[in-house]
Amino acid sequence: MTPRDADLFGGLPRTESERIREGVVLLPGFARDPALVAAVRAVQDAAPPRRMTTPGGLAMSVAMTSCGAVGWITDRRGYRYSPIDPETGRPWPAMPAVLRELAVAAAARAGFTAFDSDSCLVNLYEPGARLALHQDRNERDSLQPIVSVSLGLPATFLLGGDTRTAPTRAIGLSHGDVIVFGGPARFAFHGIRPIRAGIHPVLGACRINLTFRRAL
Ligand code: MD6
Ligand code: FE
Repeated sequence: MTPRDADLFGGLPRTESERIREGVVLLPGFARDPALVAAVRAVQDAAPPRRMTTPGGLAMSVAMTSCGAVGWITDRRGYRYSPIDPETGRPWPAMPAVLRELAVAAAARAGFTAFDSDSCLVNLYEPGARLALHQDRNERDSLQPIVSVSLGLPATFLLGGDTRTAPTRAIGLSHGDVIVFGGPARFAFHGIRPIRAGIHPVLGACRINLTFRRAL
């Protein structure tokens, strides 16, 4: 057995799952394979993370990039998916198989057995960076969930309701944790509190979040 095989059970990492609410499942430590970090680094080398501009003209504090058939972008013209990275003028890097397979396995563990991903948004947070409450609604098929992987420094995920002003619940996320977000929660408002300063043994002074989507 290789070290990676030792962590696997029937092809899936041997971890618990916690149902946070209808449509939201937390899989603590599901994404601890070091091969994931190496794959993310390769994506970032091919398409460097950059702070994009919101339609309102503000620079986001989170630096973003993507891999897969399309990538999520924002600029003065709005939020959308694009097959071309506007920064490089080239297609986004292909989604590494180890990332895609992890996302499919996590979705299946949460009950979404038909999920496959054609786009992974890579969010890079330095201490102080945050993500304001938002809904993810640029994907074509709202029956498909989003699979969210946290790496590096810990974060507090705020899970709200279907309106911006609904009360939020705080969920702590650490390196390797996965959230599957779908069903009746698919359009719930959510965000990330400012990341606290620290040094993570694998990633250093940053947090990386991967959100796998079926965009097209
Ligand atoms: C983050 N996550 O964890 C940002 N979106 O850094 C998201 O915005 C998100 O975790 C949709 C579904 C799950 C998520
Ligand atoms: Fe989101």
